[in-house]
Amino acid sequence: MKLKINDFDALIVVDMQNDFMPDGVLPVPDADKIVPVLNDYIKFFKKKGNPVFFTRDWHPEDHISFKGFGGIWPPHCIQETEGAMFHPDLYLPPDNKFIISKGTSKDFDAYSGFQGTILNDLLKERGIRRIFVGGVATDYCVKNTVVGGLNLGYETFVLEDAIKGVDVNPGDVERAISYMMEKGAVFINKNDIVG
Ligand code: VGL
Ligand code: ZN
Repeated sequence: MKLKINDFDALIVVDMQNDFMPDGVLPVPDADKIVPVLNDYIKFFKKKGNPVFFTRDWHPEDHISFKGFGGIWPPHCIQETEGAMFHPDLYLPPDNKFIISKGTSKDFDAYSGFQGTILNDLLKERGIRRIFVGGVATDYCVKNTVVGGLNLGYETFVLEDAIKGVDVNPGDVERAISYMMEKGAVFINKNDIVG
């Protein structure tokens, strides 16, 4: 496939935070390996003048998704902590970057970057019609952000070479990929994108 990036395209980098890295509290295997790949995409979109959005899990310390507070996850991505910071090598463009925090209130969780955020408004405001999604975890926040985007009418591309999953139950990642495809997501990699 050959894809030309146009003015209506945006990049969405999902949850590349320390707590989701291999030595974090909620590790996604090999999540750190996609940092350089994502950096290439980020620099490419930036060079073309396209917007880049970074979602982050940004929970209060008594969040509903945490064990002990009704949820299934160990406490992770607590607001302002080291674990909630982006991977130190992730390239954050000094200008024209958008940080989208989700799961910010105690009683509400969000796996999708669109849930309870202004991401859709920011995209619409800029006339974005196609989104390109990478990051972690394939079987949670990437999947839900991708399907959220499709449901909102965005033509949605998944960066196959820039996603990693958890596979809590073996097969979760594979099922997530099939589900995204069924919903209409198109899987691409860096070689598919041309000037
Ligand atoms: C995520 C589990 C809990 C994710 C967030 O970013 O995929 N997974 N919170
Ligand atoms: Zn979370």
